[in-house]
Amino acid sequence: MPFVPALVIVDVQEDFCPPNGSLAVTDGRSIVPLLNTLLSYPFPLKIATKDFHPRNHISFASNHPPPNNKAFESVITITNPLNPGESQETRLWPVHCVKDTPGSELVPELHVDKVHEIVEKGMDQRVEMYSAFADPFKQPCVSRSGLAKMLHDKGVTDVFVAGLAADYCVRYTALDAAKEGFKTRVVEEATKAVDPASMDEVLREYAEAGVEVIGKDDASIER
Ligand code: VGL
Ligand code: ZN
Repeated sequence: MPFVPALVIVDVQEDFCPPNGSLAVTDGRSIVPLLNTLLSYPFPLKIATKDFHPRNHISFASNHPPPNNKAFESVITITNPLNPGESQETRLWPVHCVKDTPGSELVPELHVDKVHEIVEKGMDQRVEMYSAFADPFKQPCVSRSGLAKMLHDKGVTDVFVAGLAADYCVRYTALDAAKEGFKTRVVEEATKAVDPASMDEVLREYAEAGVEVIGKDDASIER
């Protein structure tokens, strides 16, 4: 059996990190040394993703009229722009990771020189896109990042996921990686959650999907 592992570091951007991020995840910056250790391993493909929104993005609470304009609290229904029969509930956020702003930059401590490809996502104003693969709509989906093709073209068999946030973009990226057929592992210590209390549910979803949760010492790919 071939073993071609890829490392996918999700959304380690200024806006998701203290002290100044507009959607700072508690202790988000603290995972960077461990991410740099992962980046020092000889993964044949190392990818960093960026949440990369237009200013009018549907996920920004301030782009909605009251009472649906409360960041972290408001939940709205988004209809698939390609299929009015399909819709999704989605949480609204402060303005974050607007493309080409300082908040959208990968944090400077991250060893980006070790990264082979940067994948941007969330550029389509009309849909939320937590997964680094595609938006959540299925019939059909609206926006794809090209990540699946990038992994398949390189012959990747196994995907290791880490980054921010554990309960949003890491979660949906890992679940989509498993759906794409990759043996998927999440390096839990190399993630932080927006709502740590939601992690029990995330772990249940991982178990159901066959996503393995591993410790940092099991992420060394030399074998
Ligand atoms: C994320 C909320 C909104 C994430 C992105 O990267 O986890 N969370 N946009
Ligand atoms: Zn976002």
